[in-house]
Amino acid sequence: MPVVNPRFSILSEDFAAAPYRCFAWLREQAPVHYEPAIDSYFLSRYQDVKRVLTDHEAFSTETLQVRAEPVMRGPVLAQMTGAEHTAKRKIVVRGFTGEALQDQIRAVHANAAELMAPFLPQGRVDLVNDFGKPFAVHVTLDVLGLDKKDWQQVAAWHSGVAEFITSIALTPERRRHCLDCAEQLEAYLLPVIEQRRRHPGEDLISKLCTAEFDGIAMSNRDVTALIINVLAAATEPADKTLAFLFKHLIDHPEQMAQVRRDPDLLPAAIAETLRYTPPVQLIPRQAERDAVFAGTTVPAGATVFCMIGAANRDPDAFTAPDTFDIHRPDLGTARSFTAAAQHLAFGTGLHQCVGAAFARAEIETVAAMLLPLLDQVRYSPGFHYRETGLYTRGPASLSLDFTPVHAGCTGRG
Ligand code: 2IO
Repeated sequence: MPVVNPRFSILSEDFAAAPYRCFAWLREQAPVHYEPAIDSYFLSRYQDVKRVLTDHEAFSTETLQVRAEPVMRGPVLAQMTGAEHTAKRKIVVRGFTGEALQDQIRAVHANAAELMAPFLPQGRVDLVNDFGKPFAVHVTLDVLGLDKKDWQQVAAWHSGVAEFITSIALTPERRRHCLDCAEQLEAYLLPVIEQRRRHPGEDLISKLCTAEFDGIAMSNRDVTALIINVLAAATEPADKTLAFLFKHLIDHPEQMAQVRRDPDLLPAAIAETLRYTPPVQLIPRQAERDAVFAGTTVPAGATVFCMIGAANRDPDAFTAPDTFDIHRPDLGTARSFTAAAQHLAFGTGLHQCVGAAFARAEIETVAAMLLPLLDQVRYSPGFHYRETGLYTRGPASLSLDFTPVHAGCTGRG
């Protein structure tokens, strides 16, 4: 029988309010923390998390069948294994590299400029709710080649899908709502898929429709699941990463000044933001056989949650882990968006984030654009900072004041 700690729970309000305050205690005193209410184990040490994510024989992604498939309407990339995984992953990688990536960067620019324009003369923006969330959806729609006039509808469906995959425990009512969103999204996508099969373009949906795997094209169900997979994965963490980046730079004015002076430091600032405050805090796996961590056995069949935020602050992996430092030598910026990344914000191993290079390009492009526009950027008077989320976590809002920019002063006429 697993040992239950009656005084601590990851499902408590105290933990949700300030998880970072608990990480050191978890790593030291409860590195294999069991939550009876959800019958799951939580691992917080860097080495243990790394082991789970790289030993894909012993720790499978089987849990996604219940955690994701109902709203993805089919299998996502992370669920696949072997030759199917290799082939389909390659197809998605191709959709995020070369010419495609260049087009995507142009879309990031255009969307950012359009969405920020109304706030520039006001000198005030909520970087999460006014800008980040719509920005994340707009960019994802452009990547997929979906019509942006439907963005609010797609955003609402996405919220339901994201709520499902990022929830620890759902009430039956919320579960029904999430499934409704997913079913409507699926119905919305079906005619688009059929149209792209007939008239493929340069967008990702067309590439998924026309790609062949062992001579067999993907079914509508396969394509739908990969579209919803990309929709969720590209949208959900984007506004959080951008807001965290600005928060950390505002909280560290010296590093803000350095990045402003030398935008080549932006990748380091983004990588350190991902290490310090990863937007995806939990990655689930299923133990395929009994496994021992720090003397505690995780039984075969158990659900294991890798605590990315805690692992990224492990002093065994990073020096002074609770310090935000874009110059830290143990991060290795150049590797931070590749399979050799030291931080675990993109996971690691076989299923490491396929969109890491895109994510870097997206956040770098939008930040490089916003920093010069948001002169003297600071928290709005009376702004109260709060983070939300256990699975994906980010600032609830980020109200910023800056020097108002009047039409004609943006350098664009
Ligand atoms: C979409 C948490 C948004 C992924 C997921 C069911 C699979 C996979 C992830 C990330 C981010 C999401 N898991 N992306 O953690 O594709």
